[in-house]
Amino acid sequence: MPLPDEAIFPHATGAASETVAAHQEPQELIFHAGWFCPYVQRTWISLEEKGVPYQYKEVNPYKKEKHFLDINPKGLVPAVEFQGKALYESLVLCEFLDDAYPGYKPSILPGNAYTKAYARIWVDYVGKAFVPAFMRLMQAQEREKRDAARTELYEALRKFAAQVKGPYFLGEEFSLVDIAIVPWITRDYILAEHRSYSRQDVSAEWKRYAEHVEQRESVLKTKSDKYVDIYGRYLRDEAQSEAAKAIRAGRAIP
Ligand SMILES: N[C@@H](CCC(=O)N[C@@H](CS)C(=O)NCC(=O)O)C(=O)O
Repeated sequence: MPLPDEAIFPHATGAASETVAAHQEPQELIFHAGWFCPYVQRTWISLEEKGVPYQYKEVNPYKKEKHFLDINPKGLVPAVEFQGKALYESLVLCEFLDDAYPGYKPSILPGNAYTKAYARIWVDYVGKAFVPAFMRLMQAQEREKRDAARTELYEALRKFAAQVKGPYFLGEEFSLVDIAIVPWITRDYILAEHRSYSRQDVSAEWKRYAEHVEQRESVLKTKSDKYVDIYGRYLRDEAQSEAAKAIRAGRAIP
């Protein structure tokens, strides 16, 4: 029986739909994407930042079609085919774009070895501390669980915000740290509407950072306006995605 998650709205809307339309021509890099996915948006932002030529292909990752499983055996978007070979994992793909297209600027990681390693520490933090806390709050059903998840999320964000040099995480340059976190900033209105989350309640630094980074052109160009339809299943804790199941079971997100 098909999973109910399969019944997602089939394509990007808003500014993102124009970006999709502008990237239909065949290219050596094929971007297998789901318009709704925050991990996809990380890689998409990196493609747009660098101006790398790519062909956008919409995939419904919940259908687990053979062609897509051959590209990513994990069955998750994003994935790319580059010169006929496959790669996946959003952050790996972002770094790959820097390595494979060194002539396309800006680089999304700093050139200085120390700053690059420092950036990777905070990218790792986003994946391990922030994203799971965001999802736990989204999926929490009982009041005590929501309160605990909100506290956990606020603490994770305060720690991050305290390190923001401004206006971006590392200072003047937009980087992979901003790319790693911003897709969830563009979706945090869902938590504001349904889980009593408020940027201001996290901290003034967090609010300032979030309001700045969400206005970056590459972020706006990859943003759809229908996310809330997707997240209904998460808010009711009915979603059967690998990430939703992992959060429910207390496991790390794949
Ligand atoms: N760690 C992966 C996570 C990707 C991921 O979870 N993508 C979701 C969509 S947002 C997906 O493809 N889900 C399909 C499923 O869970 O079956 C990455 O960073 O690329």
